[in-house]
Amino acid sequence: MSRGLTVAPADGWTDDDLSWAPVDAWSDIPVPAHWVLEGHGKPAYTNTRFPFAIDVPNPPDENPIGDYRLIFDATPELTAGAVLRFDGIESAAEVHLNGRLLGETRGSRLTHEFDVSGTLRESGNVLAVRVAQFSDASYLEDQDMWWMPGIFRDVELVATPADGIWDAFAVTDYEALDGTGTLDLFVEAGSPVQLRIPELGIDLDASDGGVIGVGEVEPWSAENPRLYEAVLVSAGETVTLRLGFRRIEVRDSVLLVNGEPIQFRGVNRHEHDPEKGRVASPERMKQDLLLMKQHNVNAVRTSHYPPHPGFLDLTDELGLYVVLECDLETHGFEEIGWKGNPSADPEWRGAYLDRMQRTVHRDKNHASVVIWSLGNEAGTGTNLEAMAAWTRGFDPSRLIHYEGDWASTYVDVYSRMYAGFEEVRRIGEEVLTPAPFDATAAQIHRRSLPFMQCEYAHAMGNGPGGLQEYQELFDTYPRLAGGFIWEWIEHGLSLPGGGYAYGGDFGEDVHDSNFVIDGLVGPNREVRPGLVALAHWYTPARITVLDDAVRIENRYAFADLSGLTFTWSASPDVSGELKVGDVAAGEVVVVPFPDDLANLDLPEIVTVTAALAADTAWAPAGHVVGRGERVWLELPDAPEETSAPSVGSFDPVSLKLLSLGSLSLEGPEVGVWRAPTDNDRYPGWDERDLPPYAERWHVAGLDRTRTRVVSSSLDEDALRVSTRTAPAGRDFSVDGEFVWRRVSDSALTVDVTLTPGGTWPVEWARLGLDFVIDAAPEGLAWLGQGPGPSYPDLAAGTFAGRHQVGADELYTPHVKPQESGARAGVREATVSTAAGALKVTVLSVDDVAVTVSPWSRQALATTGHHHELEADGRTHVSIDLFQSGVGTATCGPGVLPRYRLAAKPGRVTLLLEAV
Ligand code: IPT
Repeated sequence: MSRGLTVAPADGWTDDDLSWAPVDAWSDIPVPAHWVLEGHGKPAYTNTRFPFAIDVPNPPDENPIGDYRLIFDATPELTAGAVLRFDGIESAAEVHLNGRLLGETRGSRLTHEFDVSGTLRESGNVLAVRVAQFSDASYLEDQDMWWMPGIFRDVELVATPADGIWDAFAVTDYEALDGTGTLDLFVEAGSPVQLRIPELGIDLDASDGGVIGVGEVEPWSAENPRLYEAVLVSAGETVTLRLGFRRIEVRDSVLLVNGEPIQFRGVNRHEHDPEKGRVASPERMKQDLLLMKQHNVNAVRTSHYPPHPGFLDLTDELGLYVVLECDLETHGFEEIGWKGNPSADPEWRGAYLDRMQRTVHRDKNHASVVIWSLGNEAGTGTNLEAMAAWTRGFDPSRLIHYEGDWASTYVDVYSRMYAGFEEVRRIGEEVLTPAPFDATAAQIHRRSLPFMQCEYAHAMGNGPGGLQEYQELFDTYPRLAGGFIWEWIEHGLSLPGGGYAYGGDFGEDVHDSNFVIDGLVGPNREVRPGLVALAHWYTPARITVLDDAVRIENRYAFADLSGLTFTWSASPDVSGELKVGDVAAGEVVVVPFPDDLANLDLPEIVTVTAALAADTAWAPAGHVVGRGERVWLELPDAPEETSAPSVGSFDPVSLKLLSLGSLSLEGPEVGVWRAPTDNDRYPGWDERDLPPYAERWHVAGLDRTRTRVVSSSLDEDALRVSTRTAPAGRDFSVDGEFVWRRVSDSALTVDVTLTPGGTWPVEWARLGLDFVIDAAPEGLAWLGQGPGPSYPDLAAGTFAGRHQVGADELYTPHVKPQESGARAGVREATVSTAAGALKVTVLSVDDVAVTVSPWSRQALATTGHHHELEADGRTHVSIDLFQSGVGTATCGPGVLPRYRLAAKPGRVTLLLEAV
């Protein structure tokens, strides 16, 4: 469907003659790069919409064109025969070498090769590449990311000697029953080819390819990525392959690797760098994969295009299962009811097949690639079926994935995105009983397939909640092969003055704002709380501390637990090793407390960790992969001697506390609102008929409550204040009873009872007591869950203990400001500020969540970017009796009912001290 790029004037730019354009008319640009990040034009972000009219196959007239010219010399080895290879050009190009049109490119994230034999000369080659930002192919490349044109991947000349090796496809297999491997080799070469696999003692003539039994091998898996080096030697060329022997298959609706059921503990990864866009560097790729492995991730979907080729060398080596996706998405057609979708138009079949074939050919020799994915969100149509059919014929050793095929007629896994908990449960359960009598053949077929969520738990902003519930489903039903979190990296672009940009920041008239900021790691790979929680649910060793024993579940598919050491520790300050013995993959052991631990009088907190016993390629010995704990915290003693406080410390009208010792502050104000998170701003997929919580809170007035003093009394033992907190124009409230007692000049206790009055039309975000201290925050030290933040459905991965953070770690620097940073399970906390510290001790049975911030909630709710937040020099402290969960409503279910906070009473007794 190539309609050419003849959109720019014929100005002679392709000529061999260097005089046609004055040298100073050109400026230098690095390659690889996106020109919009190099000072020419601007990036633009849309999620699903095309940024131009749907007028197939025409690109818009306002189509930025980038002309590249390079003058270079070549070695005789290359002039004897070579291809010119481009690893990625967005979105289309005309390539000329020495005045000859070599051809055009389509497929931004696919490799293009041009035979330059006979055209390439030893000196003074002029390579001229005209790149168009948009082309007919843009209709196939509507992925949710920045539109960023340019030659953004490597360009290389590759010698192609006549007696060299032109193609090789090594299909490996592993038979778990007898531990042997097989290699099915296809070679195309200009001379005889010898195959050598030194480690397996193989050295044979492989000119005709064929199936070679390699005897006993160690299989490849994400847990143990064993690779064998194989060399193919022809007269003119040596090619090195790294073979991983493994089998991926489906049996009775269960996904198996090397005969064992596996679970994808996966993430979706776009390529992104805040400075360079989709220009991948070895450092970033390695950083991403190390972070994934360190957080127990075992699989990655290359959403939604083949990654930089070097990425797959690393996944082979480090051990990650890869769902390798073709560069294809036509999502913008959804806006017009999929009318004219290229997926169903035979005229586009060639383009679809071409994309898939180039995807498969480039990456077919990587052991880590276990599934080919046809693309993302491209509707349905026979062109997708044709891609599947070709792929199945060419490479039956891998499975085929495409989420859009809900009927699963041409794929090998039933895949969905963001399916809610109940639906996932039904999908897991349905294959446990025989198919209904009236099931169609297609339904029967789909029942034979495993299920995976190619996207689930949308990691946008403060979230995602619900990881535990999904994981429990995956762990319960054998058909459920896990899933892939959306997504790994937030695609913020660095702004010159600091901070990150998202959609709309470049003046785009059509954009999707911060929907491009939805990752488990920030643009510079800052670990977000969602990743800490995910590491807990993806752990290979699930640890539960019981009353007098430790339960450990081995969640590896293959490995026993000998690669991990288990350590117990109890506060205060005792620890020891926990011997767990032999525990095979999938088994559970219950190990009694060792004597040292069992004999402790009153351990407050018992923690057991699983850590790497030895260095690995991705983390050093001692790296913690799993943790369990049990908390037996005693209540602190309440002060014995108390008296009535001095009214001088309270505001005469509001009866709020104004000072404590030398600390000047104001509070408490009863609060039920939070600065809406991204998830609060969208209705969950399970309740799309309701407005999102942020809106319902605003309509009810949670964000603008005021407090009236109903009554007060002072007698010799206490100051008693009754309050009513309510929004303007509404008749529901939170009624407060505060009983203040003096402990010392700088310490008070307060008994607080909060009761909802009237009928609240919406759940609360929290129920808390807000204080503002008149000095900037400097840090927080506490006894409770930490060190990271936690919310009721996003609490895993934090652990009980004494924690401390500095001013910068109080909050999560979400690119778009929102509520963050609550520390839950708190029994005691010291908030330090420039003017002294406030210590809060919980004297009643329940714990509280403490949020400390340099910004008010109003500021967080109304500021567009983190770097635009202006601190007001005060410390905003919330002590919450209850909090709502966060959910994953931006894509997927909202907060589960059990984590919502329907209006309810709460009580707490606090000791407040200026220290
Ligand atoms: C889903 C897309 O597949 C993914 O690319 C991303 O855009 C995600 O949404 C949102 O961040 S598709 C959508 C209809 C759920």
